[in-house]
Amino acid sequence: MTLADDRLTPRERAAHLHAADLRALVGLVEHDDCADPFPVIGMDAVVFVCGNATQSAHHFVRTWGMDLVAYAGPETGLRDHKAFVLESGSVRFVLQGAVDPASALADHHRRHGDGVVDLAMEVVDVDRAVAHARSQGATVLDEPYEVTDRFGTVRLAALATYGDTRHTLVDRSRYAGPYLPGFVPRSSGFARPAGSRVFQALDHAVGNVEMGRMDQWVGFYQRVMGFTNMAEFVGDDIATEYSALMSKVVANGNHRVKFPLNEPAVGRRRSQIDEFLDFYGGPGCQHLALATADILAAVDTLRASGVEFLDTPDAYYDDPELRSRIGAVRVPVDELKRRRILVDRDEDGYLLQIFTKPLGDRPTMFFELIERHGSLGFGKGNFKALFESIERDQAARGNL
Ligand code: TYF
Ligand code: FE
Repeated sequence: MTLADDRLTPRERAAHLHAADLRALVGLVEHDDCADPFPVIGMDAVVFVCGNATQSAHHFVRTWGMDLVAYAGPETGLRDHKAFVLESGSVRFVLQGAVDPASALADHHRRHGDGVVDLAMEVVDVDRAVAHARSQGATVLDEPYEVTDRFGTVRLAALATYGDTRHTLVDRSRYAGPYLPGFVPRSSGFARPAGSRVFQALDHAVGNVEMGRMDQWVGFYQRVMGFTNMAEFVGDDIATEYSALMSKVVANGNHRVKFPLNEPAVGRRRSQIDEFLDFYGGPGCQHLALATADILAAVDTLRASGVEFLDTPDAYYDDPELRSRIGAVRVPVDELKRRRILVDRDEDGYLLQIFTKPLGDRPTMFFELIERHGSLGFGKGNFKALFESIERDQAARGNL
């Protein structure tokens, strides 16, 4: 099966991504929208609430190689908060920060700290999606509405998901502006050096939910959005042995949108998911996996500007079982070892991945970098090493 170039989304074309690259980057599959009750084009934006969006925008531009493309705030008529729109490949981040201390946004930040408030999706038909969602019991936070400016019209609605997280649904087929009506084009004035792009696409966005709720949320995405389960999961067996969490993955038809869902499990020690729930103040987005075409260069660039990654013991790389299981990858294993990059192989191919430490002050959200070579998995073979590494970090914070 091939994914023809004409099946790329406008955003992917604008980012000069090719179908073959994207297939490899995020593991896209061919999918016929016709029978889909809730056709999703792809992710529209990941919206963050930040304690200081002005400075976070600098960080994402200077460190994560993103481009500032649009802005809204007091200078453009938005009274209570600022919003910076950043792009990297087909990924769009929107950073919101409260200006008005009495705003809902300031409250949200007081409760949750920095984090993801909205996993917005681009859909073919907002009204049909909302009608289907409602018929399946979803909470509609915003009924379909339209906003217009000189660039055209966007139709929007919003559904509730876990915790205070939402899914805005966006139809931007009649819009040519940089983001949404009300935003003005803006660039950072920072000349990003050629070749300094760190990531090209969003691979998956993970949600942490309360103990015993994972299957309910899996059911939510199946019923409301027509998502299906992907094979990879962490069940009871692994949970009690070392992970202290259970996990299942749902995806939309073409696999552009993949949402793993974790819940804490009773283990020997306090689950990393409990630590997240306590410090975030409830369920929320735990990590974003950013797809990169060159994880070695990305890690070198990020480390050079101070991003901290989870450590992996030498024993991981020196294990003869790992060496024989992964076979030949595109670089010598010592190159991975030097950078603490993890590697996993399954029947479809292999993947390289690495995890940052929590990005903000609270031990909540972090990023993963992932470079896929055929594997459609999530690094199951790394779960033991990864969870032990997360637990070492958790212990250093006094939260184990
Ligand atoms: O998204 C995943 O499934 C992998 C593994 O707390 C993972 O990145 C799962 C749970 C977790 C950290 C990483
Ligand atoms: Fe992940």
